Order: sequence, then structure tokens, then C-alpha cells
Amino acid sequence: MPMTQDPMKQKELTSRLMHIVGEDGVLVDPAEQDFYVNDWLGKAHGRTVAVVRPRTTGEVSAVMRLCHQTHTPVVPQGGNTGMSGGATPDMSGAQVVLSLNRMKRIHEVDPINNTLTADAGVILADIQKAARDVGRYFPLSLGAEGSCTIGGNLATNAGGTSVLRYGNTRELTLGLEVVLPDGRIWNGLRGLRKDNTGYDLKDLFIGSEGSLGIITGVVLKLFAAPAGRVTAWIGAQQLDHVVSLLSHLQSTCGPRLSAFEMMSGASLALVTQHLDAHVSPLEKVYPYYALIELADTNMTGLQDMLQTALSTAIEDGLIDDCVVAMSEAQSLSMWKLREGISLAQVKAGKAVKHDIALPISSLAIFTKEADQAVITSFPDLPIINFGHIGDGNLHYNVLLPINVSSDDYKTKTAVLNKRIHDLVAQFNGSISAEHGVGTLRRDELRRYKSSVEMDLMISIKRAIDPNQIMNPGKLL
Ligand code: FAD
Ligand code: 2HG
Ligand code: ZN
Repeated sequence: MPMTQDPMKQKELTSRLMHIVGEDGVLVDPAEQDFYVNDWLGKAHGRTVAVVRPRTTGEVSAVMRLCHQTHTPVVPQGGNTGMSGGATPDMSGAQVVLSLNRMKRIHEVDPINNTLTADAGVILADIQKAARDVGRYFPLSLGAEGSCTIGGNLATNAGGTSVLRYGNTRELTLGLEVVLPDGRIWNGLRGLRKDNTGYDLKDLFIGSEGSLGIITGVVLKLFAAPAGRVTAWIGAQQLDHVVSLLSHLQSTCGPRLSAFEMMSGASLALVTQHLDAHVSPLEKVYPYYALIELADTNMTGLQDMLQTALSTAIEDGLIDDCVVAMSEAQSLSMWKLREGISLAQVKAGKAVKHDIALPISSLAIFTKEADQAVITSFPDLPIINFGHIGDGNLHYNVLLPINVSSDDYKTKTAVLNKRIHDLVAQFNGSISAEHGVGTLRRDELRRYKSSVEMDLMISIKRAIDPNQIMNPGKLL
């Protein structure tokens, strides 16, 4: 029997964990563990010996030393908002969940160096606010920002809606602190823009989904705060027109273009039907919509710039209609429609999700071929296609009925995944653009990564985590 499935040993383990983090830092009651062992999508479920909630890097280090000595598997967890099952323990009951949700200190905000240093458990929205409070801007933004943690954002290299201008979480990170699987602490909390002293270790841990160590601290890049934004909502007949509009805005508005999100007609309909007080800004319905935003440190002429660019796009037949938000409230209600799609999918059915990346120039032709492939096999299933097309990232989801049986869900998911991901591979795309691999894509990874890539990743994993205790069953 593995050590942590023996009840006596489990008791001993939990009491040693309590010794490190205090009794209130270890949850053993199943009711208290419930949040930590299930995901919000209702797709991943597990059991745990204990949920451990350290307050300091020193405590994380002591917990990891103990788990290393006892060969106890550890599942790191931030806000538990992930979409790939990466933060959920397996059903064995032998894994410990290490939650960062008591590590919430912002240590330093330096508006001269344009950096912010924080614990990994700080909620993303609190990081954004701390930057705003000193007249700076932290651009990472996603629908879960009120509950996801910066450590989880780093571990998944989260994308979101401002990648187009500022890059993924990786590009926003200057330094990291990581507790290794054996408990050693790597302090790489440096706020430097240049540092060519060997391998960039932080880049190994960013996007590693808890498989190499526990991220405990971070130094983030800050930017000049935009004075404001101008938001517009457009309707278009074809996806290739929306893609051409993106190019047109990049040429005419340059770096002021700060977001370009696309929603198919079916995605918008889902939101307006299933969420209260969500109303389309346009009277007519269109096959495609885009939400566009310009932002700058100087607002002079920004609205005119967008309006002129959109008028030209109408004259050129790229778009059919548009509304420019006249107030912050109008802009927020446009964003509410875009950010409501995830929740609307949960209310409407069981989505088979595909978080894919493609060359931007291939988005329209890919969508045409993928639509054909889905319709041929499942003519009645709605396709919910939306995403961050400014980054070539589609959420190409297919919605199954809410009462679908679990067997039917599994069979259809396997068919859809293969059809869509094979097509993604033909276009030289990625089967996980921003949500990570977790358990969701683990088996498929081998099909789409070369053996050289897999070998390199496995070698790195073995070198850093020889006892294989970090998030087993996830990613690799
Ligand atoms: P968790 O879900 O707790 O964990 C995610 C993974 O990271 C797991 O593998 C876990 O083991 C690991 N992990 C967590 N913390 C640490 C740590 N400190 N050290 C080591 N490993 C760790 N994602 C996007 O990229 N773009 C989006 O636009 C987006 N929109 C979303 C909208 C909604 C409404 C929701 C619910 C989710 C969305 N997500 C999006 C997915 C999710 O919010 C992100 O993946 C987020 O980065 C996860 O952060 P978390 O703290 O919740 O991590
Ligand atoms: C988003 O962009 C998220 O809203 C969620 O990445 C995508 O629900 C999804 O499939
Ligand atoms: Zn997304």
C-alpha cells in the first residue's frame, strides 16, 4: 500500500503537517475539503489526505521537505479556476493539496523600476489594484481575475484579453521564487530587464502547471497607466472580414489597439439567452461580432481614431455595423457580454472545449473546415466559437445537451477532439493555447508533440523532481 493510503501513516502525516503550518492550516474534514477537490466546471473530482495552507515560503519549504521524505504526492492549487483539471487531486486519497490561498502579501510596488513583488497566492484583481494605486498598470486580465491567483496565472502561463498588446503572463514576469520538490528554495526574485547569466530558470517554471515545484513569489512588470479606453462592438458577415479588420486596425491604430475579441453569433446568443441583463448592443444579428478596444496614456483623438478606422472598414465592406461605447458603463456592458460566455456555456449544456492557437492568417479557413467536420458528424450540436483572435487563440467549443449521459459525453468528446485537434496540427497550431494541459490534454499531448519535445520535457521533469511527487498525472 502506498505510504499515504495507510490510515496510521496518514494520521502521522497530517499531524506533522499541522506541526508545520498550525492546526488551522490543515483541512481534514471532507466538507471543508470539498472546494479543493472538485473543479468549478464539475468535470474534475478527487480526494485528498489533507489540504495544507501554508502562510510563508518557509512553511512551504518545510511541507515539501516532509512530502519529499515520505514520497507524498503534492497537488499545488491557487484559486482553483483552471480549465484543464490541473489543480484537482486524483481519486486515490493519497495526494496532498497544497493551497497558496493564505499567501497573500504584496511586498513591494516600485513605480520607478516599474515592478511589483508579491506572494503567489495574491488574487489577480488585487495585483491590478495595487498597480493602479501607484499610477501604474498591470495588464493581465481574464474573466476569473476576481478569484484566480498570480501563482496559478504563472503556472498556466495564462493569456486573457490583453496578450495582443502586452503578451502572456510569461512576458509580464521578471523574477520568481520557487520551492523545489525536495524543499530547497530558489530565490530568483530579481526585477531586472536584462540578465544573461545562463539558462532562464524562471521560464522553466512558468507554464509548468505545478509539475516542477511550488511558485511562492513573483516580480511582475508594470506599465504606464492608460488614461482611458475607447470600446467598440462590431457585427460582420464573415470571419475573414473580422480578421481583415484586425489587420486594418493594427495598421491605423498601431500599439493603441489593446484588445480584439471575437464571438460567433451562437456565442452571443448563448449569453443573451442564459444570463440576465445581458443585451446585444446591435439590433440586428450577425454571424460574427468583435469587441475592440483602444487605450492610451493620452486620450486626445482616440475616439476619432477608432471612429475613422471603423468608417473606412464599413466603406470597404469589412463590417456591417458598429457601436462605439459613449461611457465607461457602456464599455463595461460590452465586456460583460464577452466575459459571460464561459458561464453561459455551463448553464446551457456540457461544452467540449478546444482552446487552440493558429496562425492568425489561417483562422477563417480553419474555422470553415472545422465547422464542416463537426456538422458532418454532429449536425445538431451548436458550435460556440469565440476567443482572443488578436492572438490567434480560438475557444472552439461544441455544446452537448446538459443531460448528456457520461458515456455519450466521453464518446463524442473523443471524436470531436480527434477531428479538431488533427486539423489544428495540419495548420501547425497548438492544442492548448492558454489553459494548459492538466489531465484534460495529457493523453493527446503525445500525439501532437514530437518525440524530441516529449523526451526533453521528461528529462527536465526527472532532473527536478526525481521522486515524481509534483502533481502526478498532470501534464506529462
Ligand atoms: P488553479 O486553477 O488553482 O491551478 C491551475 C494550475 O496551476 C494547476 O495545475 C495547479 O497545480 C497549478 N498551480 C496553481 N498555483 C500554483 C503555484 N503557486 N505553484 C505551482 N503550481 C501552481 N485562462 C486564460 O489563460 N485566459 C482566459 O481568458 C481565461 N478566462 C477564464 C474565465 C473564467 C470565467 C474562468 C473560470 C477561468 C478562465 N481562465 C482563463 C482559466 C484560469 O482562470 C486560469 O488558468 C488561471 O491562470 C488559473 O489560476 P488559478 O489560481 O485559479 O490556478
Ligand atoms: C475565455 O477566454 C476563457 O473566456 C474561457 O479562456 C474559455 O470557456 C472557455 O472555453
Ligand atoms: Zn480565453
